[in-house]
Amino acid sequence: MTDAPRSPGVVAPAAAGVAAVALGAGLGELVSGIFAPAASPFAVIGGALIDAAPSWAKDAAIALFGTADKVALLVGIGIVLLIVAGVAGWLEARKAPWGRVIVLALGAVGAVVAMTRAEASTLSWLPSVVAGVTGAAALMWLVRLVLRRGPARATPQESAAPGVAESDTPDAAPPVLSSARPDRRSFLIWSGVATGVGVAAAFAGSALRAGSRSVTVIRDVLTLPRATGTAPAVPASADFGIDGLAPVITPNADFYRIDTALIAPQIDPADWSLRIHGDVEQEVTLTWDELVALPLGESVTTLACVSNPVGGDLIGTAVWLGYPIRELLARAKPTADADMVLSRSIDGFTASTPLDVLTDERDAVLAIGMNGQPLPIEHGFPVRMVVPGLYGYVSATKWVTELEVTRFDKATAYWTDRGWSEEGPVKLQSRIDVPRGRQSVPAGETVIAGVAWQQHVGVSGVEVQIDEGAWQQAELATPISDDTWVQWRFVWDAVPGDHTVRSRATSRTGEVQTDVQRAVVPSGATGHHEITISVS
Ligand SMILES: Nc1nc2c(c(=O)[nH]1)N[C@H]1C(S)=C(S)[C@@H](COP(=O)(O)O)O[C@H]1N2
Ligand SMILES: [Mo]
Repeated sequence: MTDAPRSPGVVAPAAAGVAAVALGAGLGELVSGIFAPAASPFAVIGGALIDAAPSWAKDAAIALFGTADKVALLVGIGIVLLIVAGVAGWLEARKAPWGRVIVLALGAVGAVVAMTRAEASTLSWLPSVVAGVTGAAALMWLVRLVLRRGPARATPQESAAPGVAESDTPDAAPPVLSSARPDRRSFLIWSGVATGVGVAAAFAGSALRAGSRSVTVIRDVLTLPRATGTAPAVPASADFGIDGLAPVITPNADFYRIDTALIAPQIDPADWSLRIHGDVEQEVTLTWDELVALPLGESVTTLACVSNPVGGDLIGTAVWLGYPIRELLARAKPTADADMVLSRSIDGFTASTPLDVLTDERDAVLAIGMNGQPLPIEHGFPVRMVVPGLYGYVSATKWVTELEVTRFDKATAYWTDRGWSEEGPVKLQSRIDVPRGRQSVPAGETVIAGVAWQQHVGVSGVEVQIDEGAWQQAELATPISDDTWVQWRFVWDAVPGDHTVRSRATSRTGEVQTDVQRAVVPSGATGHHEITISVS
């Protein structure tokens, strides 16, 4: 056994693999930062996984992809990559060149995926190819050092230090300097250098992408045109100003964010245009300059996500500055048989919206402003859609660049392809914000308060039920319009003990919010929000 082909062990080759892949991945990020910001190897693989995931996993949560999910996804990709890197190192030491082949293949997969993404540009393949080639070269070099430093066959002099015997390949051995173990030292040094350079390059790459993101700067210095016409004022009585109750207008920084984009698309307004095409008599193209020259209006609309569970907070209200989509469609003149508009984002996301919803009198807008600011980049800068009455997945396309007039029986959209309902009208809902569930409150007068909504239908009342008691009318704040949520409050003379509190809304058409509990898939959750309070 001692004279059998020497085993390089597992740890050193695996470490060589990790160091080599760290170098390659880091250089890939750097190259992406310089040449192809949307084609970070991590981001393209992550983006492809996001698009692929929902069809395998029929889990509702997957539809969310909020910020936390994205971090989890990137960490997950990093861990898988480290494992593959270790395996590649081990393989390279045993069955060269198969370790290198794996690393090159990873790069090739990244390049192919990058070129097939909607955001692909001519150089999108470059970061992944650089990552693969430099990673493979580094792997070859580091594993050579591992093998040269010798096996776990100790010479008598070195028996106290197994695994560091002299090399038996004198032709390749570097000159012996002061140390008796030069190859081990150079392996450690070079793998440290590779890892360090890789990490530094990754940081430099993401700094290039983020820090000097010119679109951030462009947005910061942009001044929105003034709204023409009278903005629908938000009456002071629309907000009770209760601590812990969602404010009637949601600050941009607190507005929920849901999308499939790992890196929010960076669009310079000067490069933006909207193309209206498909079943139209007249194709229309609109540039940013043309859009801001139009008479823009303000509208207050509540946006909700179909993935919002009962009691959840994937909902918010903003004052949007925009231009009616109906006016643009009127220019394009949809043909008589068209019944749907497939809006498309620059990153390939699509939403299918009924044509009649976009052409009736409601405030369905191409929005450029959100609460007095240009749209935040994560909320669709420079232009998105906002449509009162429909969930976001069928209407609220961010970074929108295309409206294709078509038919529901001719085309499908991103989430409808993944099992979500074609129609996405918002369901009647109410939520209890204060007290927080499981909070303990002192006995006596207690304010229970929350919000209720059914956009474009409107809410006419909210009732509260304590334990199994009768439903009692809550007080509504002044609704801004039928397109927004409305605050409600109820003063309760709380008696000691544990109590269950439920709320239900009534719509302006007389519908009473159902207590039937339905999951968010395929068309939005139903049921009563219920909290438990202990009164002392
Ligand atoms: N380009 C793009 N637009 C999109 C999405 C997306 O994934 N990509 N998600 C939609 C969904 S599901 C919702 S609920 C809203 C959320 O908008 P917000 O992030 O501004 O709150 O955006 C919609 N527009
Ligand atoms: Mo959504």
